[in-house]
Amino acid sequence: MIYAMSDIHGCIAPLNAALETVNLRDGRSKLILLGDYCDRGPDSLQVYERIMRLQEEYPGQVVALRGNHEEMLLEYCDMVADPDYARAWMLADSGLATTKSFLGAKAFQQVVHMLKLRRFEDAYRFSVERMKADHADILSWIRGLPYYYETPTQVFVHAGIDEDAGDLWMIGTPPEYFTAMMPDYVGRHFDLDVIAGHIATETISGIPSYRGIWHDGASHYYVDGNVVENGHVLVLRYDEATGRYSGEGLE
Ligand SMILES: [Mn+2]
Repeated sequence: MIYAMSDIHGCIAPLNAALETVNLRDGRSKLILLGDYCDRGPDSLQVYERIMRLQEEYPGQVVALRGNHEEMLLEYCDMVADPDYARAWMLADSGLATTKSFLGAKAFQQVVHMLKLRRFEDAYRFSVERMKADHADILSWIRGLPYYYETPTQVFVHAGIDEDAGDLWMIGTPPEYFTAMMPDYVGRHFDLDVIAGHIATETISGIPSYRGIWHDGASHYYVDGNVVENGHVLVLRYDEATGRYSGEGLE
């Protein structure tokens, strides 16, 4: 069995609930996580730690891909010498949820204090320094995350691939497309099934009340269930023996 889920966004309880439905004990099944583990929800640090632990527990069975929120987190850590990033950093991390989770209560109080004094650049530098000092292992793990995972019939990716490049999608897709491209190929056939997150299924389906995994009737499966709003992480299952997909929203 291959399981896939995406866009955990700092929501540890829904992640744990979703993991209850995943069985990796046969030593062969795989869990593919499609990225965007941080931001928005309160527990980004715990989500990263949980996934890293799972990889240790089930070596070779848990694949974690990178999303645009991982790209942003690394970018903000790398751009700390650039004062222009101080504002961008605060705006991107809404409510500073990720910073709060990585720093812990005491250091975060210092950040809040600096922000109240409008010392934006100091707050930015301090936060990144703390993250680098206390969580270098997580940052270096994020830095190593791949953009996609392939099987003979599928590609798992955070946002999408350049399907116009055909067989050469792997080199034809610019890195930023893997994590942030718009869903341009909905309803179109591609030689591989494309399993992606990044955009909530209530958006991509065009049905505001939609809550399940969404299949476009062609080659695309979308699994981002908008956990921050709905409190729930969707789990797609693919049975390699039958070639069938199942999960909420699919019959
Ligand atoms: Mn995303």
